Amino acid sequence: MENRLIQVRQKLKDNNIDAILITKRQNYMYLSGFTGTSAHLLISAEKAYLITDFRYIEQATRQAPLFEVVKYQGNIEIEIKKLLEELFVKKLGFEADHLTYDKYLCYKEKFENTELVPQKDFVESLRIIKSDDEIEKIKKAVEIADRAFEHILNYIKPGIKENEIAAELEYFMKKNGAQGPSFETIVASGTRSAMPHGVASEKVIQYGDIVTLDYGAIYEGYCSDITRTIFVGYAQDKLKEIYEIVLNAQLKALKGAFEGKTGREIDSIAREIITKEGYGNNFGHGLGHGVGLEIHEEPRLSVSGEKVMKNGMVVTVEPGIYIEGLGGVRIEDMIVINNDKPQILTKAPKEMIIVG
Ligand SMILES: [Mn+2]
Repeated sequence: MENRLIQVRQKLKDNNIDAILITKRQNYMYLSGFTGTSAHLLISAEKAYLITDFRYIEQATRQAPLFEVVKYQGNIEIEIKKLLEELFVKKLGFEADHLTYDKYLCYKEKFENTELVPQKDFVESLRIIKSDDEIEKIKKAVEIADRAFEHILNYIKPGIKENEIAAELEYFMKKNGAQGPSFETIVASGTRSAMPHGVASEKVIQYGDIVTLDYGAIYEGYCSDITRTIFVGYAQDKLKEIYEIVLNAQLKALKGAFEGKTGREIDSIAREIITKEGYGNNFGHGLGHGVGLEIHEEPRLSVSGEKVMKNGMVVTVEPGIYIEGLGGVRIEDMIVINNDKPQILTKAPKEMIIVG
């Protein structure tokens, strides 16, 4: 945490601002350790304040020892303004992609002696490389999701609803240490699996269905993300064929994911394989994304992924093929970028599985 504050203060200098106001939850969690749902951080070269209300004073004092906890009552702007004046802040950075327009206007009016300077990716640029401690937490989140997959294989059979499968996955993960699911659980069966983000519905699993499961756990604030596609009863030939193509593309992309490559270069490994097999138009999303305190964060592995991979980045590799009226296949692992081979965090099996 101390190191993170040092980095923030360096960025204050680099960006020519006197202080930064942090309002996005994942960012104040990352910088302060405070996990509650309401806080503002005000960080200058000398001072670090965490401003919150009555409900969180005890928790904030305990979780954020590097910050002076300031309580506000009524309007938080009054408290922030007081601190800005004490610190002689002339230029205040704010998170442009988080502060609402309404709040911006309010600040502009109330902080009349301070210039508001929009900042982009101020904390996100620090979060993009994970520390060993963060990777340990992510590993736990991945492990919980892996175990949930093993568990759910015995649960899926004809007659069960997608919603029941989603509930069972989430229940299992919570019972095994997760704070909750990292996003709305996707269970897409039969022709619904052609929808890449088909969240669980009331549809009942049929004999012969293909089922895509895409879900994850949160552990100590950190997310995991896994996708597996399985078959119930038997596998249709066409779906079997696309399963093998997706798996091959995924394995090759994993091999090519290492430090120095851009997100686009890794994406193109899988995209070329899928395109060569004639399914290029059926792979309409990016290959992967960063994962951390947020389920989707930088860097992106996609046709527009300019960022260069660095050691300690955590990303997903998740090619898919979707055919309307038939079904879809996606296989997703999480990895840590290394010099050569990535460290593959997801351990759930990837060979074709037929249940029920
Ligand atoms: Mn994903």
